[in-house]
Amino acid sequence: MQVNEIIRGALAYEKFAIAKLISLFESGSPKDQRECLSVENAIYGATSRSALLIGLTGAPGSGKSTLIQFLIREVLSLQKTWRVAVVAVDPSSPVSGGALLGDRTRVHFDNEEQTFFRSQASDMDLGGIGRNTFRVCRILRRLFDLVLVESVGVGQSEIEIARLADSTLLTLQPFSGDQIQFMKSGIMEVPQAFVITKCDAEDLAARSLHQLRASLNFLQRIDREVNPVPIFQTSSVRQTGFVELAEFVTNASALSERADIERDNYFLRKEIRYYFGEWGLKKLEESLHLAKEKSFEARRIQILSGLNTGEFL
Ligand SMILES: Nc1nc2c(ncn2[C@@H]2O[C@H](COP(=O)(O)OP(=O)(O)O)[C@@H](O)[C@H]2O)c(=O)[nH]1
Ligand SMILES: [Mg+2]
Repeated sequence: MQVNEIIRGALAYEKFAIAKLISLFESGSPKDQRECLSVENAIYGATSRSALLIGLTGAPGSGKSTLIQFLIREVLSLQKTWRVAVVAVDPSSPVSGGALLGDRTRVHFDNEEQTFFRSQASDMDLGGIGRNTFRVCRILRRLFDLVLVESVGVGQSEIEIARLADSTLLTLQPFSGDQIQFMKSGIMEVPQAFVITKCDAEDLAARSLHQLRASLNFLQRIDREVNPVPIFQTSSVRQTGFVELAEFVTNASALSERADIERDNYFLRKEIRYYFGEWGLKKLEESLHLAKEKSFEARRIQILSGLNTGEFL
């Protein structure tokens, strides 16, 4: 597929073109990287749509994928015209290096027309999200109304996902011991909301809620800056709790413009370090004073093109 067909198709919301576009972003080849820049240039120029970006994290098996499926159904009954993209970041298999595609075959969306699903390999060196996850989410924000990112709940991924998303949800399954781990690693302070999943196990769920409230009260006592965070309780078996969660998600607000640029900068640096190392970062610093009058996007594309073609400065 030619780049201009990818651009046209993606803007027309053709799923095949969007899938091709993501593959281009995932490819490390210099030619594909240059094509990515054309795609970004065209899409950022063509639309200013900007989806809400919601992160979902929690231990493997805590019910994230299942939750997404039910959450999307409720979101679409509240926002009937929305298009929703899901990016699921799977643990890379040490053998194949690829994403585990299991989720796609299991997760079922009622509304295929308005939903798009993509599985991506994670990269442990980058804190558990893929090296292109942000760049992919960033462009998907121009094509959708809501982008949900499910991350593996291991390593530093909770922290990275919170940096990436406008709002982050943390799933906890009743009495799994996850809370204690999360307390130790400071992750309890990360999300904008907690979701206790599998609340069909009533007794365990009630005890889990009690324990979570106690932990959060404790955190607030030692640090008054910590804001009270809502706790949702869901059950996919009984189909409860998803309406409330959908209301929370659809009412979540996007980052302010300034915070958005800080986030763009953070991930741009990360990407440059990954592909071009310290040399790339040095070039980035040197170029910061150039073209100040240009928009962030124009400068970003200029810097990445310069690094990609090796014609930099
Ligand atoms: N009883 C019960 N099981 C659930 C619920 N949600 C998910 N599960 C089960 O928990 C397992 C892990 O779910 P999954 O969504 O794949 O978790 P993920 O690894 O966090 O994405 C699956 O066997 C699900 O069927 C729930 O609300 N109640
Ligand atoms: Mg999953």
